[in-house]
Amino acid sequence: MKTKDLPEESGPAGGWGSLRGLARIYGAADSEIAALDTLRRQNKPHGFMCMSCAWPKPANYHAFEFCENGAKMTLWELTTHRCRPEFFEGHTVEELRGWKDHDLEAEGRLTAPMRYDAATDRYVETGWEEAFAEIGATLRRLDHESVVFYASGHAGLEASYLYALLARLYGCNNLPQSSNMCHETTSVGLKRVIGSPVGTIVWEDLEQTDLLMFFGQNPGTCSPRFLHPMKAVKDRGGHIISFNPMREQGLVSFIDPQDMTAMLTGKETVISDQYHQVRAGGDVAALAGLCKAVLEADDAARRDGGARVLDTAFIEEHTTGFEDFAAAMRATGWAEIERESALTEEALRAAAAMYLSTDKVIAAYGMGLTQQAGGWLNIAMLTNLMLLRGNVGRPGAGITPVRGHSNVQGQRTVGIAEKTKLVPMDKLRELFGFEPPEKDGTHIVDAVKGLAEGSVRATISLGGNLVRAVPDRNLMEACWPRQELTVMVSTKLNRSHLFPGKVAYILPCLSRAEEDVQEGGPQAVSIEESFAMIHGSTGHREPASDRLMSELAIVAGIAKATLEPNPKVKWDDWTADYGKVRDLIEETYPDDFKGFNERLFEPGGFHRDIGAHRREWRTESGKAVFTTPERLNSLDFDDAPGRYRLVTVRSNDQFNTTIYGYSDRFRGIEGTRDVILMSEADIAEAGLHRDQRVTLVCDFDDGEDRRLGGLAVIPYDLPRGTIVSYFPECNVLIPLSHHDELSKTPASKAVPVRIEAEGVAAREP
Ligand SMILES: Nc1nc2c(c(=O)[nH]1)N[C@H]1C(S)=C(S)[C@@H](COP(=O)(O)OP(=O)(O)OC[C@H]3O[C@@H](n4cnc5c(=O)[nH]c(N)nc54)[C@H](O)[C@@H]3O)O[C@H]1N2
Ligand SMILES: Nc1nc2c(c(=O)[nH]1)N[C@H]1C(S)=C(S)[C@@H](COP(=O)(O)OP(=O)(O)OC[C@H]3O[C@@H](n4cnc5c(=O)[nH]c(N)nc54)[C@H](O)[C@@H]3O)O[C@H]1N2
Ligand SMILES: [Mo]
Repeated sequence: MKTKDLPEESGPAGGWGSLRGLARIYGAADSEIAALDTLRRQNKPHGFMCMSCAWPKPANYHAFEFCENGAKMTLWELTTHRCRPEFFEGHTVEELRGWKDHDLEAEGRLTAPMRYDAATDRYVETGWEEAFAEIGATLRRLDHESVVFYASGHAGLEASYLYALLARLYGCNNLPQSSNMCHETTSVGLKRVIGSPVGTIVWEDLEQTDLLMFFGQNPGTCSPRFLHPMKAVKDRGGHIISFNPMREQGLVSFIDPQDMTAMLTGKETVISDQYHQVRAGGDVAALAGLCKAVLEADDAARRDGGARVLDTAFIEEHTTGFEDFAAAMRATGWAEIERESALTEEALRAAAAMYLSTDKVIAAYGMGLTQQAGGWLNIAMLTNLMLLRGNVGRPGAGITPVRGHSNVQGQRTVGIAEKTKLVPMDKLRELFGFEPPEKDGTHIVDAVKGLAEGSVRATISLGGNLVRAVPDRNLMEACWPRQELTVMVSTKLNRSHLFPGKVAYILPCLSRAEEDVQEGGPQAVSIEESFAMIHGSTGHREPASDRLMSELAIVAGIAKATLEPNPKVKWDDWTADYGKVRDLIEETYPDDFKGFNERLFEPGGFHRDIGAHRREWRTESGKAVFTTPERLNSLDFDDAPGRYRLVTVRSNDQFNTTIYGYSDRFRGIEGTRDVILMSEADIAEAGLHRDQRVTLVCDFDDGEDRRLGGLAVIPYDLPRGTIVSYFPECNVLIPLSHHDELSKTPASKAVPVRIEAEGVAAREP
């Protein structure tokens, strides 16, 4: 498949570039004209909820409540291309392993269940009942602790609830999820300090806030609908401050593509009032600088008899650990802060001054904070800053982790969790009359270790592309096929399918935009977004093939073929009517899902019970916790000559391992992903030059040789020592053991690497 090229340009986020980006995908995927009608229904009550990111869906929606990237995802899924059984007849799996990620998915939607045939090294069409029967028989003979039930954050609450139930009825809690590679740091870190594993704000807070602070999140690409409320903050005189090693266009300026005047006049909104290019891994120090400046301002106020700067009443009533923390910050020197953050005292004082001049502050963060070896400390430090002035749990203020997959947060809410303490096992026991497994299950990092050691013998994947998404890809590719069974529930062909286990199935499912008709009639599903609001979602499109099944029906099919009959477990009834599953969810989680079916289509969704939103701290002490840092960075290695901190990021033309194309227009990179971005000064010091080919070599001292070659050097505005390249290509460089200390989230930002020149200069692109 060829991509129809349209001219691209870098420029403000949004604007004509975003429309061009859409037109390109529309052409490339040959989406049907009717797909445009589907876009109109995106993210609106009784429409369907975007399959891309988890950014909240407002009650007062726009005429087009979708963004460039949400629309890309819809168009990409609603392609007219089909990856039919005949396609597999023409290609061996070995041959397909030589294809690029983009080309695999561009074959289009999978249409029939496929079974791997080792003799011909091809996937061959099979029937659903045969597939379920063999999967069930294989699962029954395996040790139940040796099976992993992975979920990527796509599937709705109903299918996810049943998937978790399937694993537990089967006999394990091996339910790792994509958030293990993503916001697990939030689930663990935020829970530890404010007692809530998710963000604390809702739309109304965003509408009232005076200051938005961004740490390591890229709204222009990863949550573009955020640009609208960001612009609104600016329009009403509020401010935005960004901390990010890269100057990301969405944090610099924006033209609303839905605002005709702005589009025609090119009038941009300047987004960030201050932009601080902290070095990778330097946020602990930057935040220490901010906190120190705030404390100094308070000390000065006390000395001079002025109004207090700290929210002392809040600190007194709601927090613990303040005195130790304040003492540590006072004792930390500016020289050390400047060195670790690569920001000046002056710049940090300017940011602190803006923080102090505003009453209501919201802190937003993403992978720049979570995917670090000390990711939990990043989050604890950000919380410290917010606690100093009571900026949590009051109107217009709070902390908002910007989540990834559309229902990644919701899947955790309804039981996809490897830790038993996160699941109401008593309820499950009572509802389904069985003894839930007591042992904690595997996290994704442990699952990969288990694969390497041979203790993991089978993996079921509800969505996702695990082989491509995890660190240490060479290890993963070597051990994944040794499994007895691999089952992938997917919409598109991806690299994980190309490493089949001894028994291997690809089970094609409906996409959320498609009509899901079961015995009880057309069904709706539901999702939870970043503000913990629950929304119903109804697909209207005709399915890509009449042989697709819904994710829920596939889960039920596997379950029925695997488990002993249990009169309380009614897979057929639940498949016929998803409303019955919502009733079960409500019975299991009554505080969160009261009146679930009645409230399914409430405009703007209904809110789950988040304690920290109203200053109820579900921590051990019952208070919000000030954390005293023991170090000023979030690294697990020291600087050394020739060692760089590699940040792996997403382009504007991808959704995780789904590569729509080769245009990262905000960063001005076109036609390739094989690049490393580096500051001019670093390029000169390393004796390199623009477009030179280099190899990145992991510089983590564990005896393994990890390298990625053929990358062209591109000069870019970055702090010294921080270099950038793309995920998932770089996963081959990341050691599995390089992860957050508490949550084990792989540290995909700040990977220690060396650069080896390949000598031969590349051609001009
Ligand atoms: N278009 C698109 N949208 C997506 C996705 C996608 O792939 N494509 N993925 C979805 C998913 S699953 C997720 S989790 C989210 C991810 O959304 P984001 O959290 O925005 O993820 P990234 O783009 O990986 O990285 C975010 C930013 O962190 C910065 N950064 C790197 N290191 C540091 C650091 O040490 N400190 C600071 N302060 N910043 C740093 C990078 O420069 C980058 O701008 O997006 C979701 N939405
Ligand atoms: N180096 C590095 N590694 C990273 C990251 C990074 O920033 N740097 N980010 C990490 C993060 S934040 C995440 S979330 C993970 C992502 O890891 P995953 O969630 O495992 O990967 P995705 O690329 O989102 O999965 C894409 C596949 O999902 C399937 N799919 C799409 N829609 C549906 C659907 O509706 N239902 C079903 N059943 N399947 C569907 C398609 O077949 C598609 O090929 O990667 C992580 N890995
Ligand atoms: Mo993610």
